[in-house]
Amino acid sequence: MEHRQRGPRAAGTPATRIGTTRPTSRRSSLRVLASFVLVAVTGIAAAATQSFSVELAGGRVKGSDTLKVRQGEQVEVRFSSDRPIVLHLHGYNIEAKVVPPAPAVLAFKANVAGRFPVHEHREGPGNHRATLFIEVHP
Ligand SMILES: [Cu+2]
Repeated sequence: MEHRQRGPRAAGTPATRIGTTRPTSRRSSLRVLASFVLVAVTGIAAAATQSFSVELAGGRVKGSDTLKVRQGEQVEVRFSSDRPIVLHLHGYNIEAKVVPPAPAVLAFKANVAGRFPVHEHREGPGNHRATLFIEVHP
């Protein structure tokens, strides 16, 4: 059995622990750990998300009213609003309820191509008026 002291580990070791025997398998378990980390990082890269932030004032969008994504992408739209609002993504049939000051997130996988309105659900006038369009391009 060989007992070689390697530089970095020996340098930080307190004098009282110099005689301590260490398990010889330590190096190989580090290598196994490293390959697990690599798999985890690759997994995160594959699940990349298209993220948008949309600000609403009086139920209307500030800035562009059309978001464009590619079919198959994971989409995340973060809505903030100056008043409580219920938003409905037509076609995908998903709802987001914004209760200020907290934003609400509309998250979905863009499996279906097309131009889909996001409209407001409310009592009385303004119900179902489109606030935003999400275009899913093939
Ligand atoms: Cu609706």
